[in-house]
Amino acid sequence: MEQDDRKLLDAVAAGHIRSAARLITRVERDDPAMVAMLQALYRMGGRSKVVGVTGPPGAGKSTLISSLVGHWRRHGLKVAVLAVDPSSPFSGGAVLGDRLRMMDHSGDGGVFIRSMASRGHLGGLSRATGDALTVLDAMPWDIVLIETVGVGQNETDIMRHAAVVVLLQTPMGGDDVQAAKAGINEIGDIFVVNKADHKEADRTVQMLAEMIALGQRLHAERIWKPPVVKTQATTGDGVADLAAQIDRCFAANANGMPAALHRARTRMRFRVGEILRDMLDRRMRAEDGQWLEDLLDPVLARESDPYALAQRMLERAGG
Ligand SMILES: Nc1nc2c(ncn2[C@@H]2O[C@H](COP(=O)(O)OP(=O)(O)O)[C@@H](O)[C@H]2O)c(=O)[nH]1
Ligand SMILES: [Mg+2]
Repeated sequence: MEQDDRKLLDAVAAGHIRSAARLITRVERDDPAMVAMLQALYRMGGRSKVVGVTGPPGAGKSTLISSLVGHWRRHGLKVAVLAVDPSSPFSGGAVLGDRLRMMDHSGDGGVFIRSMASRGHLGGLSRATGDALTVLDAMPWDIVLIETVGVGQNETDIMRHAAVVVLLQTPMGGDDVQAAKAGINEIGDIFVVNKADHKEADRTVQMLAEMIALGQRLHAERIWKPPVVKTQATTGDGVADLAAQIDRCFAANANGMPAALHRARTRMRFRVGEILRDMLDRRMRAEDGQWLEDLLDPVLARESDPYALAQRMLERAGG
């Protein structure tokens, strides 16, 4: 590791925001020298509470996050926010940044906000998000929030980096709730019905609660029962309640529940897989690129096959 990089690590550990921003930019650029840095950063980290906030576009995630940040700042906590919006590479974070500036949190050094851009390769976005979290987690943040749009596999992958996942819904009619039921119980630790000022809000809360109760009956092994919180992000109503539920969820995890350890192991297994796929991908693009090129024609001529080639590639990577 270069001397300058060592200095950067020390600065990040001390909470220097601009150094962290520089490292995250290098993560986004796929700088190979970051691997050694990330190894050191990972070993330094582990104190921040990582909270994921997900939900459909327009549900109010950015508004709610800025309200939550305000709540935590008033309690003296330091908060970092990572906005990951593959659908609009820069706007998600920009909107959030504007909101926070409006609320006057951005100047106080206790808040850091950063948007992650996909730069075209969606597969790597979750890995890059994990790396950015590794940087932030090595700093003295009490809470690190990730905002991402909750549609599609890639976004679900991003939520796997969070220890506690908040799933945002907006008030909806009966049919929409039926449609939303499929699958969402798997990723939410806390359900939020935002835009409580809309008329269907109570009905939506009720239906989500029923859906969760059903899920609990079907899965007796689940100890944590996801609460449903009603918020109005624009006014801050319900935000203190949401913050309390987030605390409760971390406290439950910290009590050494086997389920929490199981989830931490699942997250780490996923992370290792993500890094491994990325390493192989890089090799294919870089040092093994020409080697692979030369072996494609025999496969096309059916003298070999893609499985044999993949196997050889794996053996080569191992050597
Ligand atoms: N009426 C109402 N509007 C809200 C509420 N929360 C957010 N909004 C509005 O919903 C729109 C989308 O909010 P935004 O936070 O950008 O959503 P995101 O795409 O999920 O991040 C904005 O115009 C917000 O002002 C709420 O509680 N009530
Ligand atoms: Mg947003």
